[in-house]
Amino acid sequence: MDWKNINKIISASKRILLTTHENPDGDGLGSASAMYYHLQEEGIDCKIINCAHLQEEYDFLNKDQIFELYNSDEHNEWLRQCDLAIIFDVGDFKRLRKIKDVIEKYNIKTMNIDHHPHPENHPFTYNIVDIKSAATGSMLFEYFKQYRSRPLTKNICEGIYTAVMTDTGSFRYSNTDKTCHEIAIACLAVGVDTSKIYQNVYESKPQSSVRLLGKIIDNLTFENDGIFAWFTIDKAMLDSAGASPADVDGFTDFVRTIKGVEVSVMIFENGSDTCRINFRSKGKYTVNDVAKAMGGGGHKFAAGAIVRGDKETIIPQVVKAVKASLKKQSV
Ligand SMILES: [Mn+2]
Repeated sequence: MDWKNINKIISASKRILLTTHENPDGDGLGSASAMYYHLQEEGIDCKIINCAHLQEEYDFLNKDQIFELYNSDEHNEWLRQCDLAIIFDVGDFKRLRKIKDVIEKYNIKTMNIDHHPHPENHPFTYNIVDIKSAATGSMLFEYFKQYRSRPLTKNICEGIYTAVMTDTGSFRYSNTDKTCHEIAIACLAVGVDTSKIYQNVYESKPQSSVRLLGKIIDNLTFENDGIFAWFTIDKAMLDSAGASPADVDGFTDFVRTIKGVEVSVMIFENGSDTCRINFRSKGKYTVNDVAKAMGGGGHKFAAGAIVRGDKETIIPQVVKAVKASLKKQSV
């Protein structure tokens, strides 16, 4: 990573937009908040403006009300004068939705900081990608280590810890490396309450989410001698559990924890005529090739796609594609 050059670009900016993808996760949100507190100290005018609401479990990152939901009337005047947009963990520029449109409208330079793979012909002014990094938050930690003149603060570390904890399944997944643990040590050293962060994110499930999980457990389908497990969720299931789309987060990871399951897949029909598909793998088979073939993308072992069509049409396509991929990778 050419952090020296990146630092030059950031330091030369007077006003910076910080943002992350729709269905925001701990990595995108934590990275944005860490960078926000850093830039504040540097005296750079910045705002975090996202295209999606902050989920309740991440409220602890928002004690200073730093997360704003995009609203053209409120933000366009400020955005017009931005000289840089730093985008965290996006995977695909499209996942910024309305924020992408406004970045293009005002011709704001873009800096993508991410650990998802990106094609050569990416749309960003600066593309800072390290696919070996466990989290976007890990990349920021490297940047701060090299180019922050002051010690890390608790506010910065709370963001970075959240990013790394959520993208490594709390330091359990195969992407957990030395840097992740180095980050944990640095965070403990400045007094981050790591167990409190864990509780906020993972031990605050709404009852509606657990009720919905009960329904999907009843309807799991196992294929290939239990190597591949999939399930569907539709609007009727959401409604009868009193759940919202955000409640499905983590279900695909959960199904992957079943003994013998190598690949888990969720097909989520969300009322409109599209399905959200999540792919997870324990590490023996890659799943981002299938996601990519369906117009999505992601990491080798955690990927997703949004596909047009109802679930009756999409289910057989997904099941067939995953089975074909497993077969191809088994030879
Ligand atoms: Mn990430």
